[in-house]
Amino acid sequence: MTRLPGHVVETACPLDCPDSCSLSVSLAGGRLSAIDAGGANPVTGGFICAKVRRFADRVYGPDRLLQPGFRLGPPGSGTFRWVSWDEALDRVVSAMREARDGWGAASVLPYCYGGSNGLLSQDSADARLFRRFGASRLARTLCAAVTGAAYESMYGKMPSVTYQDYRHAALIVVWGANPSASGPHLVPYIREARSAGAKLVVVDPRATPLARGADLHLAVRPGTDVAVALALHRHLFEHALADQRFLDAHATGAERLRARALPWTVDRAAEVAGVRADDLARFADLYAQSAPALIRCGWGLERNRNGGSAAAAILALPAVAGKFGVRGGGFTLSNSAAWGLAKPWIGAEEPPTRVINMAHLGRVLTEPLDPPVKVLFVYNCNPLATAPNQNLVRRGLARADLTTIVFDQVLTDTARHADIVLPAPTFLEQYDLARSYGAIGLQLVRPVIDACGSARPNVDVFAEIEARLGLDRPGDARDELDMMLRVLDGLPAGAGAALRDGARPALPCGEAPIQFVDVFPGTPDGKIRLFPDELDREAPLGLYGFQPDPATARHPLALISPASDATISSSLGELARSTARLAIHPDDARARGIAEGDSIRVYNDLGSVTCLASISPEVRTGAVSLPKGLWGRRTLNGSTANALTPDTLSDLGGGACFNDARVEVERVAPPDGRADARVH
Ligand SMILES: Nc1nc2c(c(=O)[nH]1)N[C@H]1C(S)=C(S)[C@@H](COP(=O)(O)OP(=O)(O)OC[C@H]3O[C@@H](n4cnc5c(=O)[nH]c(N)nc54)[C@H](O)[C@@H]3O)O[C@H]1N2
Ligand SMILES: Nc1nc2c(c(=O)[nH]1)N[C@H]1C(S)=C(S)[C@@H](COP(=O)(O)OP(=O)(O)OC[C@H]3O[C@@H](n4cnc5c(=O)[nH]c(N)nc54)[C@H](O)[C@@H]3O)O[C@H]1N2
Ligand code: SF4
Ligand SMILES: [Mo]
Repeated sequence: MTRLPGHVVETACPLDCPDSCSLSVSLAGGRLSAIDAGGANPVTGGFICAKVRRFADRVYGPDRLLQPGFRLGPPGSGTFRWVSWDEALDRVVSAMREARDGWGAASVLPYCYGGSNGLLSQDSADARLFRRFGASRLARTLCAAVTGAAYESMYGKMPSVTYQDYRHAALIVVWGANPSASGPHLVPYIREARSAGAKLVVVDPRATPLARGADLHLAVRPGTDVAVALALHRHLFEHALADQRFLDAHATGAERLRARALPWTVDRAAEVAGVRADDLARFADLYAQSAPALIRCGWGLERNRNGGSAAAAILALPAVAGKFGVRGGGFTLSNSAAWGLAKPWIGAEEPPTRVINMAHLGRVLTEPLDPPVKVLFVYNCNPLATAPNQNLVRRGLARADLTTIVFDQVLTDTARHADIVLPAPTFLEQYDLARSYGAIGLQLVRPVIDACGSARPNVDVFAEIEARLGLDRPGDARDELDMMLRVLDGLPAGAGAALRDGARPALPCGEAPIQFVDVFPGTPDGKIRLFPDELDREAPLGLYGFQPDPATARHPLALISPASDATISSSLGELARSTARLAIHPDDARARGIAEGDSIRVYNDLGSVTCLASISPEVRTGAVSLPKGLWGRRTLNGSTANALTPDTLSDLGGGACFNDARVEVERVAPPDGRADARVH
C-alpha cells in the first residue's frame, strides 16, 4: 500500500489489555514514526502506555520473523533455514496429513491464546480449518477461565460497570488487580472519584501503586481471598446488613452462601489471610456502609487453587450488600462477553473431538496419550513463556517425533523450538477488530504499513492450509478482507453497519450500563445464582471451600507472577534486556542473607530461576514476585517464573494456578564468578 509521507492513520490497539486504546499512528517515508493516543475512544483519549508507544521496536526489531523457516540446530537453537511460503506450507500440510493418516486427526493440536484479541485473527479461518480437520480441541484456561466460570454461572454474562462510572463511586475496592500496569485508563477515573471524596480499598499481596495511596490496603497471602470475602458476607448477614429485599427479589441461594460463610469470623479469616483483624473489620464496615460501592475484581486472585470460590464470593458481595441499581455501584470483571458474539463467521460446527486443557501442555506432550499429539500448531501464543511447568513443556517440545509449527511475529522462546516457523504481521500491518473488555467497545484495526518481510495474516494462511488439505468449500471466506466482511455481517446490534459507516457501534444497554437498571443477569430465571449447584459439584471442597496453602518447609515462599508494565503477557518481552529481578520483602531477604542486587536462585522441585534480588517492602512477607511473560534471556539461566509454577488446576473452570508456586530463594555466586555476589 502507498501512503503519503507524513500521513497519520487512525487505528486501535487489539492487544490483550482491557483498554483497547484508539491510536493515531504517524508515518515518515513509509515507515512508522510515532504511535500515540487517537481521539476515537473517549475512555482512552489522552495517553497510551509506554510499551505500545515503542511498538515500532518490535515491528523493525532484530527478533522479527520475516520469512518462513525450517529449524537447523537442536530444539531451542533458534537457527533456521529460510524458505518460501510454498515450501513451508507443503511441509505443514504433509505433517498434518501424516499425523491424521497414522494416528487420527485428533493427533493434531492447535494451541492459541492471548496474542491476538482481535476478532479476525483468532476464531475465524483457524477455527474453521481445525474444526473441519477434526483436530483436538483446546480448553483455554491460562486466563479468565476461573473468574469466567464463577461469573457465568452466577450472572450469565451480565455486563460489567465500565471505567467511566468509577467517578460516581463513594467506595472503590480494587481486588486482585493492578490497573496501573494492566489497564491504565481506569486509574484517572479512580483518581477523579477520590478527589470527590471516595474511599479506596486494595486487596493485594503487593503494595501496588494504587495500594500505596489507598485508605486501606489488605496485603493478603496469595490464595486466601475466599476467606476474606466470606468474612465480609458473614459480617453482612450477622449484623442484619444484608439487603434481604434485594435478595428475595433478585437472587437464589443466599441461605446456602450464608451457611458456608458462617465459619469465617473476621478473626479466623484475618489469620488465614495474614492481615490484621481490625483492618478486615474496617473493610467490612466500609463496604456495608458506603454507597455507591464498586468492586474491580481482577484476575490476580483467580490463579490459585481457591480462585473460583474466591471470585464467586467476591462477585456475590454486591448482591448480598445491596449495592446494585445505582450508577457507580456493583462490580467490574470483564466486558468481553457483552457483545454476545456467536461467531457465525467461523462457518463450521465444532466436532466432538477430545478437549485438551492448555495448562497441561507439558503433560500432554510427554505422557502417554491416545492418540498422542504428533503435530502441535502454535499461533497467537508463546507457551514456553506463558504456560505452567516450563521445564516439562520444554521437554515436550524437544520430542523428536513431534512436529511443532509456530506462527508468530517474532522468534519467541517457543518459536526457537519449532520445526517450522511462519511469519505473522503485527496489528499495524493487517486488518482486525479490537474489542475492549474494560469498556464496551468495538473498533476497526487497519493496516498502517505494508507487512514486513513475507508476513501473512492468520486468515490467509489458515485458509490456504485448508485449501491445500482439500477441506475448503465454495463460498468460504478466503482472505482477510473476505473474513472482515463476514465478521461485520455477523456482529449483533447493527455493530457491523456502524463500523462500515465509521461510527462507534453501541449496544442497546449503552456504553455505561447500570447493573440492575440497564442490564440484568442472563441466567435462565434472570436471577443471580449465589450458589450454583454445578459449581458446588465441581469444586473439590464444594463452592466457597478453602484449600490450604501448598507451602512446605522446603519451599515456604509464595511466588506470584503478575502483569508488568513492560510487556503484555510475553508480547514485547524481547524489548527489555536488563536481568530480571525477584521482589522479596526485607525480612525474608535478611533471613536468607540476601542483599539488594544479589544473584539469587529461586527454586522448587519443578525447576529454578537464577536472577537478581530486589529488596522491597512492597511485597508482603512470605511472598515473592517475578513478572509474568519474561523471555528466557532476561534471567541468568534461561528459565522464567513458569519454570516454578505447577500445572495443577484451580477449583473451578480448570484454570492455571500460576500463583500456587511455592519456592525457596538462596544467594548464589554471580555468573561471572566474582567473589562479590552483589550486582548493582
Ligand atoms: N502492561 C500489561 N497489561 C496487561 C497485561 C500485561 O501482561 N501487561 N496482561 C493482560 C492480561 S492477559 C490480563 S489477564 C490482565 C491481568 O491484569 P490483573 O487483573 O491486574 O492481573 P495480574 O497482573 O495477574 O494480578 C493483579 C494483582 O493481583 C495480585 N495478586 C496475586 N495473587 C493474588 C491473590 O491471591 N489475591 C489477591 N487479592 N491478589 C493477588 C498481584 O500482586 C497483582 O498486583 O492484564 C492485561 N493487561
Ligand atoms: N507465570 C505466569 N504465567 C502466566 C500468567 C501469570 O499470571 N503468571 N498469566 C497468563 C495470562 S493472564 C495470559 S492471558 C497468558 C497469555 O499467554 P499467551 O497466549 O502466550 O500470550 P502472549 O505471551 O502475549 O503471546 C502471544 C503471541 O502471539 C503473537 N501474535 C500476536 N498477534 C498475532 C497474529 O495476528 N498472528 C499470529 N500468528 N501471532 C500473533 C505474539 O507475537 C506473541 O508472541 O499468559 C499466562 N501466563
Ligand atoms: S496495551 Fe492497553 S494501554 Fe497500551 S495501547 Fe494497547 S490498549 Fe492501550
Ligand atoms: Mo490474561
